[in-house]
Amino acid sequence: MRCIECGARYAAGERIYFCPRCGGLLDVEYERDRAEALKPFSTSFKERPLSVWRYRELLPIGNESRIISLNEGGTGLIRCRNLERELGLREVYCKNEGENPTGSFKDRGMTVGVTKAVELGARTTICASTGNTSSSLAAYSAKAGLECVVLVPAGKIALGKLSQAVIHGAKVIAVRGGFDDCLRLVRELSKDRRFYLLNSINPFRIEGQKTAAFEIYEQLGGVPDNLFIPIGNAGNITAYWKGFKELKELGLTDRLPRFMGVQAEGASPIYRAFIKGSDEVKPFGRVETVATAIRIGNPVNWKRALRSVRETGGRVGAVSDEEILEAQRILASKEGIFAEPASAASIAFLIKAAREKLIDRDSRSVCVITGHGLKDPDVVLRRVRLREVDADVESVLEAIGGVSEKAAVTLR
Ligand code: AN7
Repeated sequence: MRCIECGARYAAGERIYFCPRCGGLLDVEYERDRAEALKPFSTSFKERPLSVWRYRELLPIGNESRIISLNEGGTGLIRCRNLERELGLREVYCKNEGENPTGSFKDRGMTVGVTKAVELGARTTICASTGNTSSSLAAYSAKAGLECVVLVPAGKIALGKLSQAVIHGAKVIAVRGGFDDCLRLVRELSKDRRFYLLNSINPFRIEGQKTAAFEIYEQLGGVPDNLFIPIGNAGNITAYWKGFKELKELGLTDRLPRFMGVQAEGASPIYRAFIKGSDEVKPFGRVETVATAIRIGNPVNWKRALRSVRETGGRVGAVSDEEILEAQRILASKEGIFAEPASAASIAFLIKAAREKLIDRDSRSVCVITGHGLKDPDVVLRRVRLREVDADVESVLEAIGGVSEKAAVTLR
């Protein structure tokens, strides 16, 4: 592991989350055999299905380790022709991470992170979470037979996520405060070696999550021109950046996608720094957004997020709650993909980028749909009122209020 600030190096077997010398975040580095590292990319999908562990030669886990897996990764890359038509873009895809076992991209990081926890002999895992991290960590800890503690902001976590953490048997602690308070607390608690910390500070999480970039490369037969991705704590954008850079180092591509990171307006400290051209991200003290997953004011991985965007000629955008909910509705009703609000932010930014001509209409875009819409059903149902009718055909037909003739013909 190498410190991103001072460059100091540490063995992957050391149980540290930050550079003991300067407190910087750590990156996993490999001294690897190129032929070995290229193996996954020349292996048939029949032999090794598309999944996180397809790329095991590129992951920092020993051959003898007990792998804690729920069959994560291998998610669809779905062409969105209706969106393309609507927005006047040539090629748009969604990387549908909602297909993962607990319904979000976090599972990619947790299969590697919890495997590492077991390798290191940890007994209890811990994380702070806006929801999905807690669902995922709870499930993988259950599978591994580890105790799990999660700290969540009281009253600010979506129903589906909370129910997952509870049923998988985690100790769920609702903290009077926001995600940033929860993260501060678990950082403090993890100085006690009884707790193994699995927020995206943990470099092994990032390693698991980078495999999504490998999958996109294999599914597209190359890298996309633009990558639209929501930013919360900025771990995932960091992971994609590392994944695409590794593809370049391996000689599989000579370019990277433009990174188009997006935050919710009410929690957009990285966006602020980006538009000011500043190298410092000033935390937001108060945050609010309907996209509770990315309701984060002090993103720990901000430095690498800004670098990924600047070095790839990309941008950071911010979208309003209204734009997020509209994008969620469009994606669900035009493409059949139900994304949670944080994930719909990438579609909201795509729509904005198309309208404002921030991307070329002939370019190829991938939007990362980070989590499934069923995680947060309230956000949809709050806005509708179901009409009840009597149980007879006339009442039902009246309530339907007419269908198009064309549809009626095909129904017959
Ligand atoms: C659906 O669960 O931070 O920028 O504690 O759940 O890597 O933080 C969730 C983040 C995007 C942002 N989309 O990813 C947590 C948590 C969804 C998410 C993000 C999250 P990062």
